[in-house]
Amino acid sequence: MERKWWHEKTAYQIYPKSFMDGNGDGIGDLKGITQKLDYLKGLGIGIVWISPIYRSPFVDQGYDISDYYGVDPVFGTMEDMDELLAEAKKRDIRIVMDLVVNHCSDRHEWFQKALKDPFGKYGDYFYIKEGKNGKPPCNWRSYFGGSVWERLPGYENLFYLHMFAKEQPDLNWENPELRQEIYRMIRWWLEKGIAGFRLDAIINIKKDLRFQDFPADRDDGLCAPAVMVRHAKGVHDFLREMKREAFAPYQAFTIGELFDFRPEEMELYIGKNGCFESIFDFSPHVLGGGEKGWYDRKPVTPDAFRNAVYESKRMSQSIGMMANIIENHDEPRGASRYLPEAGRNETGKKMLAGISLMTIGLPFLYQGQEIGMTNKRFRSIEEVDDINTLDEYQVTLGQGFDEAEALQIVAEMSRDNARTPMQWSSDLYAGFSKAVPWLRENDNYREINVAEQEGRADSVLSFYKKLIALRTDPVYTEAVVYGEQIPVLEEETNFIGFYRKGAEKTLLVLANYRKEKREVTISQAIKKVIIDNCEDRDCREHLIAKTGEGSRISMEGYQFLVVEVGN
Ligand code: TEU
Ligand code: CA
Repeated sequence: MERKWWHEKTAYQIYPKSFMDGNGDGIGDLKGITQKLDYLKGLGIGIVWISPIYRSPFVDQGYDISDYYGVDPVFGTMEDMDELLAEAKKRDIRIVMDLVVNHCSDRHEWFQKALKDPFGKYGDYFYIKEGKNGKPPCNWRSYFGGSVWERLPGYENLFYLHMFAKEQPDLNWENPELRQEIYRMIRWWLEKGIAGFRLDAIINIKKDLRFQDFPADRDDGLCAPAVMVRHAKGVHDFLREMKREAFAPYQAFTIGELFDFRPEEMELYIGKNGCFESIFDFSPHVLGGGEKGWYDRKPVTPDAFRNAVYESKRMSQSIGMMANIIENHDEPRGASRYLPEAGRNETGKKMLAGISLMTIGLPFLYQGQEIGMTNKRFRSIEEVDDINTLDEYQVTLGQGFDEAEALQIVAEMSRDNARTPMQWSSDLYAGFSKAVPWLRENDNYREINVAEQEGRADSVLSFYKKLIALRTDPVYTEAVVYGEQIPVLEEETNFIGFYRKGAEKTLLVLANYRKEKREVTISQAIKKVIIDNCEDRDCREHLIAKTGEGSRISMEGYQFLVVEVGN
């Protein structure tokens, strides 16, 4: 693997509406982010991805962009953006923006012009198709429910395509002029000094141009959008062109958000001449399915989690570096999702942190993960903001669940779980704002917050700092960043173990993913304990015994260890 400047970094995602409110209106903003750069620096962060801050009607919280060149007034001004870039630069933090170009907002001037003249220049910036006798052209379902086709106002038999909400019309990437508009916009931002982009729903930019029905997979007669994605051929041509025309001249950092791609395409995506620098590793996040909707999800076991991580690293590590995440703005909180009840405490949260940061890959934290924020308690469906959750609630009700059951089901997966205000302190509104936040804060902010954890050596936050620092520790960086990942003790259940074999040092990573203790035996002698989440008062000292050439290790429930072993 060719070495890149970003390999040793740790990245952090900011959801701008919920990170820090700088002007006291209850909504997070750019000034708020700038205020917290020192905090991020102190955590050890080198790359920050900010979810969309462009002008938007916020139907999908900024993922519906009405002007790619403007900052939305709720976030501040372009001057605030420039200030943020300058201040980040002083601290050696690179800023990555969100690139949402599968679709724009229906309020974007392109779409407004297309509405006026569907057969003119801008009509061809979108997918506007004739229906079948007043019915949509085909039976694809949108990600947020219902048909991907919406009737064009004023026309009986014309429809436009939207893979997400109807206020997010898909852009027609087959149109070379449209593509040039996008590349120009990308270059404009890179020119400003951003380091690169996270590429939203990027595999969706290629459609199956036959626009034909697929077998229905639910009672609504529609088929999952993923089916269309699997049938669409040729996305790489667009991606290569975009790289050549927009990213390569600036050596931009690019990280793709892609689901439903073929494993044999890994090389094409993140190999030496790949379309992107990196992609997110969603392998644990897609576990549990939910083919029919969230109500139909299966719980994710620790072993399934482990096997997914092993498999994606086996597939990718000799090709390129994926990015490891536990959560993001579309997912529930990792501590609530991946930890069994008994492990939902600081020890368990540190174990998850350890797994994510010691697995080969670029660690990508989501705001609040570093203090172990958890899912929120939903009081009623009225307080849900997220469009996706509202759709799934209807789907669940449609299956005969009552309102209380439906609320409980969607609460587990709701994207709002991750979107509550960042918990800075035990002050009113979690120290996030002086005004009532746009989305109610999590009830537990008095127990879980940055201020409390910053002052405590055994906090989740302190543990993250330790793990992050290890990536740039000259003694261990080679093993932690580049060391080959080799699974060990695979016959154990509820357990994760692997070596990270660097050129000179070998680390052994062990996670006892259950509440009961366990003893494991390895064939090497242990030279040194580097990370241990049970040093604190809650857990008893682990035991390491020499056995001939090897070692026997007794582990507490949810104990996580990184030790150096002989080569
Ligand atoms: O998410 C897109 C998205 O990829 C998911 O809907 C995904 O396709 C699905 O979970 C696959 O199982 C991005 C943003 O992260 C999200 O916040 C936006 O709502 C969406 O794109 C539309 O822009
Ligand atoms: Ca604000």
